[in-house]
Amino acid sequence: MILYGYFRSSAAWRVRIALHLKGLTVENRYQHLRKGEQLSPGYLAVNPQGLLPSLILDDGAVLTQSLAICEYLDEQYPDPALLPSDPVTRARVRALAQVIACDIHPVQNLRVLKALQARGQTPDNTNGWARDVIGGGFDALETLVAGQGRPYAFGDTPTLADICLVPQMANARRFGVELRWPRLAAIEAACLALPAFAETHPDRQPDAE
Ligand SMILES: N[C@@H](CCC(=O)N[C@@H](CS)C(=O)NCC(=O)O)C(=O)O
Repeated sequence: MILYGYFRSSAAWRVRIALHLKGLTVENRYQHLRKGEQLSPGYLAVNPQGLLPSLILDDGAVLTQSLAICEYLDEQYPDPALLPSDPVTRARVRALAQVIACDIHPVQNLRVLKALQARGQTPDNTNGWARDVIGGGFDALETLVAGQGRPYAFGDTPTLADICLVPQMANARRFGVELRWPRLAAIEAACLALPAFAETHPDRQPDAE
């Protein structure tokens, strides 16, 4: 398989974690987001959204959207499971992942901030907005994970919730969010003690700057 990513892409990091947890290795190809390589004709032919990540399967099929990719990997390579077997807990794990992937991350995405800046907002304004959205989302997440289990967000194995949370914590730091959520911090620490999270960290990627 081929993974199109970028060291700092939190959506690509989700997929790197899932691949590592599953013991899968892939060929990595990098698109430099700050240089706009995701919008090159070559990459748009892979992913018409011009977003990372994309995963090319061995038969050439292209998968996009990090949560869809993670769920595909979970279905094809079920061990270890990224989603709990109990339907209620599974729905909660997906909800937590979607708070991040649907409600927090899109607001602080590079192209959204650039579009706002192109319409006259200063980087200070857009970064402040991103911080507010991340902070509000994390307030909700801290409550959503309360009492759900330990050491990971939903118990003793990492799930899709952790896979989304840890990269979003890194984004929060990058935007200068003051991290004030003890349970989220504890989950992050537990995750980063695992090779699947630590070795896939942006700073440890070959394209890291
Ligand atoms: N919902 C998408 C989000 C993908 C996404 O926004 N990727 C970012 C990097 S984390 C990107 O490629 N940004 C490029 C841009 O904004 O132009 C997913 O989960 O895969």
